[in-house]
Amino acid sequence: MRMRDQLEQKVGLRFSKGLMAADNKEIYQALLELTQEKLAAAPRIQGEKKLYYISAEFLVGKLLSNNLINLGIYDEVKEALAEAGKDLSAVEEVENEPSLGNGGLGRLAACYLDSAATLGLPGDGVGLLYHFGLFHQYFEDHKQVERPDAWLSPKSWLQETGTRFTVPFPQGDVEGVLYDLYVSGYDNGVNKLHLFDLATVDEGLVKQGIDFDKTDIQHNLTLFLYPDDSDRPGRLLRVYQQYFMVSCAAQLILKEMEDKGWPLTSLHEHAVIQINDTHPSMVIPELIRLLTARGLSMDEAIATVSKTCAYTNHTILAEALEKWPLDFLEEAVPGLVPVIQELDRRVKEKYPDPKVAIMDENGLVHMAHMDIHYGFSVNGVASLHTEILEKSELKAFADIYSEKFNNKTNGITFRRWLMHCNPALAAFITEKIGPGWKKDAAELEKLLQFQDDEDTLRRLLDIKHQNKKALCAELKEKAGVETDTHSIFDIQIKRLHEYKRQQMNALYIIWKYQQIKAGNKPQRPITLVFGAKAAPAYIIAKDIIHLILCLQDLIDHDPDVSPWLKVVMVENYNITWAEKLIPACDISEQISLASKEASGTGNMKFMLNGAITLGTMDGANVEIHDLVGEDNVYIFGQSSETVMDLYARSAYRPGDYYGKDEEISQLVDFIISPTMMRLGDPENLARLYKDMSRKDWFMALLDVKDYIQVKERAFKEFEDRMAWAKKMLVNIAKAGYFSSDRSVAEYNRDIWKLPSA
Ligand code: 26Q
Repeated sequence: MRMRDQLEQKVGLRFSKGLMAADNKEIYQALLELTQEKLAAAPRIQGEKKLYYISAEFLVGKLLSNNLINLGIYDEVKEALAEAGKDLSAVEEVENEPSLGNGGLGRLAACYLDSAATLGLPGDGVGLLYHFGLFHQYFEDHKQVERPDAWLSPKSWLQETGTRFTVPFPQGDVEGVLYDLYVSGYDNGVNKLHLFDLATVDEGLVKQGIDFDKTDIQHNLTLFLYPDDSDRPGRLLRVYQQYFMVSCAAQLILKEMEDKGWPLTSLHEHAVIQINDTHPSMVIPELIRLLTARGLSMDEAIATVSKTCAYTNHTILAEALEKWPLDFLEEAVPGLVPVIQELDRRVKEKYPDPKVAIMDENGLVHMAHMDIHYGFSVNGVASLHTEILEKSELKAFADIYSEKFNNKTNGITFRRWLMHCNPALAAFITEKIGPGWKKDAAELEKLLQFQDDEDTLRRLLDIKHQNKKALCAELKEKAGVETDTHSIFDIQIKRLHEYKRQQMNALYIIWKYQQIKAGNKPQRPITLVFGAKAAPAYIIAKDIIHLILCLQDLIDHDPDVSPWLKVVMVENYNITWAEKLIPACDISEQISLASKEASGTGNMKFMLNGAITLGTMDGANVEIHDLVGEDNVYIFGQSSETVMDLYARSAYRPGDYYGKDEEISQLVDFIISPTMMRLGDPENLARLYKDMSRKDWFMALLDVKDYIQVKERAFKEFEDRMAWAKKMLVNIAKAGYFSSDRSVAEYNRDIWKLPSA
């Protein structure tokens, strides 16, 4: 049946009207049903061995267009709707974005599921069904305010399965209820994302803002995603949540083994578990507990679990490595404590070095240490990151288990981050080199043959300009702000964290503002865009948001400056915003303090869409630099070696810059200038000023001058439009390496070893 007829039929059945008379909501409902039916009919990817990717976060984004693309019917649907006078992007607006992740780690999990299905690898995700996901961010009085984000709607992509598991807690047993999402592969079958909900969850617990009774675990376990991004101490509730997740996951895995009639001692032959950071680490003792309860000896259980579990590390920030006090575990998960103690005893017997103990002398249980001893693989997420783990952070472990350590540089799915978000560029690439790149991203390199072709370069510039127009219209409609389509778009979008140094970008704004006030106008207007949520309890991060919003206001109301400089911070930055911002970007801000950003994945999305990176030699920026070469990236700042050495010797003092270097002092002092203090909240501004001038833990003052200088050079070189377009082309052509299809294929080759269909 033609797509138009299929749609007419669905709309007719559901709403007793024709497609032309239906509104976007009704069309969305019809498309949702139609797509679900096609997903249900698609082959389920299967095999003798299966991957379970367990993660506390899956930041999947809206699913409609993603599924349409992967099913190969996006264009058909778009055309059928157009025939009826309807617009698919307007229909896409109806869908709520599930915000089941904080940032990079959750988005990575979503990209990997997409690629596993695309490569035909049997692999399911396992996580939690948070009712409110990450908070919704609003701005009031130039400050972030958090409200719950009720994203669930009665008719959604989720399917009830009827599967339930009992999870024991000291307060009594609770029930986990399984919901499934289809994960479609591009031009391939489907896997599933298994999300567990708490049967007795009670949304009524949520009272003021995002506050709720943290102790009522029988009703709160799946209410919220923890809004931390690695900077706060864990809380007891997080332990309960994690245990609920991994106990359900472990029971699901064992059930699937038993359903197939496979003996439990062969777990490692039929299952491989990827532990996404330490949040699911308790799956190790939980599996051992369940296997021994089912009759395996402790030795057998430990042996098979150790051959099943693999751990990915996403951070070297010490404060983000989870360590739980033993009494937390005794209170929340007493059933695991004897297992963890036994695992620790065995480690101590074999390796007396206290650095590698699971339980330290202060009674803290180091989750990562347990993963490394009792998993068969440990991987970092970019080559610099893995090197730092091996040579420094986890050196004691790498010395014992060198064979377990490996690097898997992150990747992104090109289905969402090019084909969907930038259809004009995707079509142009196909016009130039054929469609092969969609299945084999390395083929993008074929674009290099056009690097001196003026026609190609002009088309690239034109596509970028069209995307800017679309973004400006969106910013007008959604944020009520006017932006200039002919300005340079310089964008920093990522979680707000001091190590990511949005505050250094703010110092640039101050510098530029002062320059323009002094009569030094740029050659062309500049638009600086930010998007960032701060963890609600992360005070300095919220102060940085306050600073940026005050600067935005200041500049908007200054007629000397506003024609030349525009600052926009979008409210509630999420995947949907990213999909609109990235295709329009000229300069991608990746300015973390070297050694601190494990990889970054936004950097890859920008590059793929023809933005040029302005960044430090950190995370995957290093690999971007090596791929595109010196001429096609703007690098600044001190190296990771220098930074690590400064930390090791406690030798960094912001006072060596602030107070000694007039140019730097002028920037920092502006934060508490009378103008700013009138505009903003003096408490927030003064606190931030104090922090930046006296602590500056992430060394913004160390790199700020180099940053300003290199950023100015980028703006200047932007004016040679042909030279710039060539940089864009090289970046797009070299981005193939960052396809998550490549990452996932490497995971499979080195770690999972799944038979591919
Ligand atoms: C830990 C303890 C208690 C509460 C919360 C947390 C917590 C929550 C979220 C710790 C970490 C996260 C998220 C981390 C994250 O997103 N890391 C990013 O992972 C990306 C994918 O590998 C990398 O590209 C980024 O560099 C890394 O910052």
